[in-house]
Amino acid sequence: MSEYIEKILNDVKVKNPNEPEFHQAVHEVLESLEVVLQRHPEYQSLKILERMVEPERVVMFRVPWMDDQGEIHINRGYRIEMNSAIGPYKGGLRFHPSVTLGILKFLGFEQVFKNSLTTLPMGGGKGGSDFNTKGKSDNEIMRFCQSFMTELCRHIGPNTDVPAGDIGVGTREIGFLYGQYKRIRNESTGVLTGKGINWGGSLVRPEATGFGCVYFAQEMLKTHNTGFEDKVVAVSGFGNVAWGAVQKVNDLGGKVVTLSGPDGFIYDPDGIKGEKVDYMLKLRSSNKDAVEDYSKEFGVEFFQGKKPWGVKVDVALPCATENEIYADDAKELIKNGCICVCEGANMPTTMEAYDVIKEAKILYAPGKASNAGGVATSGLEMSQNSMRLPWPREEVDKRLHEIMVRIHNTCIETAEKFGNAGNYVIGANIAGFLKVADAMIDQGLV
Ligand code: NDP
Ligand code: 2IT
Repeated sequence: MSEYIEKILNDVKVKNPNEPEFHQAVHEVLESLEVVLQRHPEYQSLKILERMVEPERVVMFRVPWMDDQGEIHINRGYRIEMNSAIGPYKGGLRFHPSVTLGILKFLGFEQVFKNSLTTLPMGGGKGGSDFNTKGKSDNEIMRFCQSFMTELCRHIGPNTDVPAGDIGVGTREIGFLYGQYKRIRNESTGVLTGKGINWGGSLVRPEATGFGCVYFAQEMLKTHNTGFEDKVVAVSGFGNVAWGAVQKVNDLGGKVVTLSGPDGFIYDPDGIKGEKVDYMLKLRSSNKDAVEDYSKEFGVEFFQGKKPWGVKVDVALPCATENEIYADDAKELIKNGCICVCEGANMPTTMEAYDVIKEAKILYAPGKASNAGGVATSGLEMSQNSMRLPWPREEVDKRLHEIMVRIHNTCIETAEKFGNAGNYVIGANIAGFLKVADAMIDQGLV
């Protein structure tokens, strides 16, 4: 690593203590950019990297709300407005007790490059709260969302910052947030994406991240002259992204045999299909934060406290959360013959696990490329909202598919151009970076 990059990384650590996930995300991107800096010293002299690691704006606020028993609770709300060089800030909201400033900064940072890769005009942002949806009633979730939006609405807008869902935030939460925004601002605009289909949402948005991830994996497999037919697939998580991924693997003739939650994983050798896929929606909306009920419902094995990476599969699609594949998990996957890891979640692979994967030379795609289908379809929702014209399902799905194929090819072409053929990480980081960096230069000292 060059002295220059090392210095930036060190400064990031000193300036942002106790934010290991942010350091990790910055490290991965900056490492990839060395070869760019060698060819384009102007990025260094104009301090583009130093600017990019500093959010344009961070909003932190108090979220007071009352539970069903009348007790008052205080949570912390955030919105990280990371970079608006190529469009309004865009990125999800996460409600989970593990949410901290550092987690959201890592996600906002990743989002900048991801959104750039989609080819749509969207800057990067992320937000959320340490609110725990587990065990909450619908009314409690509504009151929390209303309080959260009462402050957030001052900072967002359809041309300023457009949030969407992430962990713990799905259509139900987006509905409560949108309703409150409308009451306060007295306007119906595309200020949020992931809306319900009857009130401005786009068809295919709920499935888009998972579909996009599998479309991307399909392109990766094609480079090895194979496809999903008869492939056995491990999926982690059981939420929105996992649900979309399972459906698309089934469509393409593969078989998903695992799902996981914070409690452990289930192994279903017959494949998760038909009513079992619909059951995932119930699990997600039950607010129980557990996958074990699936094993009771369908009589399959549940492995408490374990992750699904020890199962023999051809393809792994991590769709739960960050840092869920460690070096030992990667070794297990490879030992069992896995040929492709394609990330549905954001940064699910630790740096040590990535080293193991790189060494083994199996196909590997980073989330900022392979899970970009969610935000890309959010971008399509914004277009439809601006036109006030909804597109049919086939149209949205076709555009999503085209976008994922394009991102895949951009990664391949960019990696090759910069001397790292076949490396999707380097391809994604460089391609995502160049567009944003050049836009920043065009716009002066921003
Ligand atoms: P959901 O809330 O729908 O599901 C998240 C899943 O991950 C659930 O199974 C959840 O269980 C589990 N999970 C969450 N946190 C942890 C944790 N700390 N340890 C173990 N398991 C955990 O979220 P999504 O499906 O939307 O998000 C999944 C991943 O995909 C995240 O990394 C997200 O950033 C990423 N992503 C999401 C997009 C979207 O459009 N929704 C787009 C692109 C990426 P529980 O929450 O019940 O604890
Ligand atoms: O991580 C992500 O890309 C998302 N959670 C989706 C963001 C969005 O604005 O649709």
